[in-house]
Amino acid sequence: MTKNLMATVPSQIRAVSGHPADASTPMEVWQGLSAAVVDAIADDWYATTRAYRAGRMEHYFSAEFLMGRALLNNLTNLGLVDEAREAVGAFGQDLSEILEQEPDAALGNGGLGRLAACFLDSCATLDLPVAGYGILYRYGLFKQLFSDGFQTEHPDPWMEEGYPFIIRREECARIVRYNDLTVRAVPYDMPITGYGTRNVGTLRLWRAESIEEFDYEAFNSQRFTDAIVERERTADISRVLYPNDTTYEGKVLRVRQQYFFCSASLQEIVDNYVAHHGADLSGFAEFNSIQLNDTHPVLAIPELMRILLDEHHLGWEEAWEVVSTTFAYTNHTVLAEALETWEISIFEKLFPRIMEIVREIDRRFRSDLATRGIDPATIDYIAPISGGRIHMAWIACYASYSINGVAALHTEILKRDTLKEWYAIWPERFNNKTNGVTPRRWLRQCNPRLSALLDEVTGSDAWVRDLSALQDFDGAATDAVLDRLAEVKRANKADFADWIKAREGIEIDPDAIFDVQIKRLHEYKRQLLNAFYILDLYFRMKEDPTLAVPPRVFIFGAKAAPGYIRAKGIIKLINTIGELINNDPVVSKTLKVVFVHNYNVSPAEHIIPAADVSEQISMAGKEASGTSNMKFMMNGALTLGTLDGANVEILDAVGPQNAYIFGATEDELPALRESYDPAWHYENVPGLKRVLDALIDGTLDDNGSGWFADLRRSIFEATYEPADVYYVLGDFAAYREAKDRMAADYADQRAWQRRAWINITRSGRFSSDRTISDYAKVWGISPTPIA
Ligand code: T68
Repeated sequence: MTKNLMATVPSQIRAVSGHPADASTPMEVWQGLSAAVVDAIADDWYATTRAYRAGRMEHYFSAEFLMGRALLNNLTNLGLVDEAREAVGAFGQDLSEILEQEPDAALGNGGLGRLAACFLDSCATLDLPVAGYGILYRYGLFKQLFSDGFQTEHPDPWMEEGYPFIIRREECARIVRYNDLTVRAVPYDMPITGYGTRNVGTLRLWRAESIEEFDYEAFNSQRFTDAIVERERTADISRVLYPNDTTYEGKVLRVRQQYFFCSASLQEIVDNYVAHHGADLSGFAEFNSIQLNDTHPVLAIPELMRILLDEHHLGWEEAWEVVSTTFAYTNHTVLAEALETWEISIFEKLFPRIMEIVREIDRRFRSDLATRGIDPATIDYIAPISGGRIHMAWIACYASYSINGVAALHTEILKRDTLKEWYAIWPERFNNKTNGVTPRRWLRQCNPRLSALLDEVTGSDAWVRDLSALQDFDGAATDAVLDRLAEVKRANKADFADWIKAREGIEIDPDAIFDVQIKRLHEYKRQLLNAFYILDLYFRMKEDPTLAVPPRVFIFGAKAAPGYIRAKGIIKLINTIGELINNDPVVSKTLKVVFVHNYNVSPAEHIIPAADVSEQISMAGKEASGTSNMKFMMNGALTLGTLDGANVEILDAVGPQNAYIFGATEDELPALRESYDPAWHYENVPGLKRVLDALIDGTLDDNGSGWFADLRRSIFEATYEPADVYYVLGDFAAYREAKDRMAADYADQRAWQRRAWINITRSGRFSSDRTISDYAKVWGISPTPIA
C-alpha cells in the first residue's frame, strides 16, 4: 500500500537538512519523516482526487480548520507508527521527541474549527467524496503566555520553518475581485488520510497573493513603498485568523477573508463541473452540495448566484433553483452577540454586484413571504436586509435545503426560539446533527495504553473504525479488566504529571483526582463557577484543618479573546487562586491548581487521557453542543455537568449513575430568573459571601487592574446585561454538592473504574463517524473507495 518508510526516510532527511540523517536535528528529522509520509501517499491521493471529482461531491466550507499536528495522525491512520519509530531509531532519534517538534496548525478558535477537522478525518475514513475549503492563515490563533497571571498574546507563525503537509498548487490559482482590489488566490492542499483505507481526502486552503509580485511602474518611478503597500494589502487577507470565538466583529478585513475563500472555492467547483458535465450549469446541484460551517461562508450564496447569472447566463429563477438545492447551513450558537450582520455600506464598497444580488434576494424574499400570508413585522424581522444591515443567518436559512443544530437540545432551541420564524415556514428543512469527535486522534492516537486494552478486550482494532462496537463490551468489565483500566489511567496520569512539571514547573500527585476544564474562556462556560468552588474549598480547609478532603488537582486550559476583558479577568483570577493554594504549605499538600498556558490541540492530547473528571458546566441552554465532553468520555473521565448541549445525550448514553449532573435546566431558568436575586444567594448560600468578598478585601491581588472588582460587579450589578446573567450564584450550591460528592465517591476505586468503563463503551454515538454518516444522508453521497 505505501512505500517502505525505512527506505525513504534517510534520503528525505538528507534532502531537507543537507546533511546525513544521523547528523540532523530533531526538527530536520521531523521535516524529513513528514516528507516521506507525504511521498508515500502521493499516488493514492491523486487517485482519490480523480475519483471524487468525477462524481457527486460534498464541499465543506469553513473559515476555520483546527487541525493540530499532522505527523502522528497520519502515521496512526496509515499503520506506520512502529515503522517510523524504527526508521528514526536507526540513527539514534526518539520518535516521541521528533513528534514534539511539530507546531500545531491552529487555524481555528475552538470547537467549530476542531469539529471541521474531525469531520475531515471521518470523511476520509469512510471513503466519502468530501473536500474541505478554507483559508491558509499565515498566523494561526495567537500564542498565549502568562505574565503575573495575566494573559498576553503573541503571534503564531506556524509554518515559518516549513510545513511538509501542505502542497502549493500554483496551476490551480484563481482571481478574486473586489471593487478596490484584485488578488490571486493560490491553493495549498493538505492530504487527509483515513484509518484503514487507501483513500486520501483533501483540505484546500487559499492564500492571497498579488497578481504581480511588484507594481513595477511604481517601483521604477521611485514609489517603492507604494508597491510594497499594495502587496501587503493583498497579503493582509490571509494574514491572520480573527481570535474571537463568540462575538462578531464588523471588520472590513474579515468580510474580505470570507468572500476570498468562498469565491475562489466556488470558481474551482464550477470549473470542475464544466470539465466533467459540460457548460449547462442547471445540473450543478446534482453533482455538488456545499455545507456552510456557520455563517462565515454565507457569502458563497450570492457569489454562486453571481457566477451563474453573470458568467453562465442562467436566468434568476434557474440560478436560484441551483443555489437553493446546493447549500446546507449549520448553526453553532444561540448567543445573540455571535450572529453575523454586516453594514450595507461595507458590501457596497467591497462588492457592489454582490450587494445588488443580495438586494434582489431580499426583494424576492419579501414578496415570497407576503404571498404566503406572513405578517409584515415578521417579514421585516427575518429579511436578508433589515435595519440597514445584512443578516447572514437569514440569507443562509432562506437559501439552504437543510438547516441543522449541533446537539438535540440546541436544535430544539433553534426551532423554538432563535430560528422559530423559519421553522414555522419551512419545518422540513430542520434537522439535528449531534456533534462527534474522531476516535482516531482522540483515543487511538492520544491514548495508546487504553487503545491496547480495547484491542485486547474486543479482540481487534475494529472499534477504531466503528466505535459503536464497544457497546457490546459493557459486560466485559471483570476485575481483571478494571485492574488494567486503573493501571492505564495511573500511567497516563504519571506521564501527564511529568509533562506538567516540565511545561509549567508545577509538581502534581498522580494519585490525586485530576479535575479538568479545558475550552475557550467565556462567561457562559462558567470557569468562574469552578474558580469559586476552588476558593471556597480552600477557605473550608483553612477554617477546619481536620476536614477530610480527597487530594485534587484542578486543571485549566483556556484562551480569552484579546479584547474580552472580563474573560481575561477570570484567567487572572484562576492564576491568582492557584498562587494562593499552590504556595500554602498545608493546603498545597491536598490541592493544586494548574493553568496550562497556550491550550491547543496537542496539549489536549496530553491532558484528556489523564483526566478523571470532565467539567462541562455551562449555563443550561448556552453551549450548543460541546465536544471536549465527548473526548473525555471516550477516555474514561466522568462528566460533571449541567443539562446543556450534548451533555444531555451523554447522560442518556451512560445513565444517571455514571455521570454527575447538577443545576438549573434550560426550561427551569426563565421562571427562576424572574425572582433571582444574587444578593440573596450571597447572604444565604454557604461559602459564597467569603468567596465574593475575597475578590475585594485584599485576599486576592489583581495587581491594581481592578478586574476582580469588575468580576464581582458582574455578579451583583445589572449593566448592559442583568446581574449574574450566567446564573453563577444560582447554581453554586448544586455544583458544590455534586462536586463534593463526586470527590468522595472517588475513594471507591472499583466502583469508579466500573463507571469509567461504561463511559468508554457507550461513547460510540459520539464518534464523528456517526455524525458524518448522518450528514452523508442529507448530502446524498456514498462511499467511493479507490481500491
Ligand atoms: C462551538 N462554537 C460551540 N465558535 O460553542 C460549541 N464562533 O458548543 C460546539 O460544540 C462547537 O462550536 C462545534 O459545533 C465555536 O467554536 C467559534 O469558534 C467561532 C469562531 C468564529 C466566530 C464565531
